[in-house]
Amino acid sequence: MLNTTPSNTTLSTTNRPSRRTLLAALPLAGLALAMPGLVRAATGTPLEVWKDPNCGCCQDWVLHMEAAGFTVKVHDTGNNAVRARLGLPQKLGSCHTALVGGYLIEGHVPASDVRALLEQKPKALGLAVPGMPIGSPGMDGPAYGNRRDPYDVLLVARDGSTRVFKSHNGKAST
Ligand SMILES: [Cu+2]
Repeated sequence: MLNTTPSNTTLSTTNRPSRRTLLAALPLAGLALAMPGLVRAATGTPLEVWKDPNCGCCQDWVLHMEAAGFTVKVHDTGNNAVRARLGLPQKLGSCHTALVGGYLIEGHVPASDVRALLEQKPKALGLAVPGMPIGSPGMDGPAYGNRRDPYDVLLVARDGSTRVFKSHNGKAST
């Protein structure tokens, strides 16, 4: 982790410190580069989510993801703008949009499917559960009479085309 190459520095030529100063600073720079990785490993997989501040089922999905070991950063700014910016077709839209490991996650996608995505690393924009199916994480439990409707998690390609990533049949808890 400490083998930083001097040629890789971004120091300007006009303000270059002496070679000795530079060499003395290198181990510290290496340590600083290593630190974020260590912090990340200790606190879980970082995930950012954009949602409306008054969205209760969004918040319940955040709790579902945190329980599954994700460290969630919430932006209470709504998700329409970020969804459009990231290029997800509006017809695939739901109540919240997240980013994790370079992938977009739209709607009430189960944490287990996000984990599978991060392990399989397919070439894709990300995963989406369009709408808000009852029985999906954050749309489940006694508040919904424990109803579980079947729904599909879609793998969305960068061109907006989709295929089923995982079907949840609404019976067993998968
Ligand atoms: Cu929702």
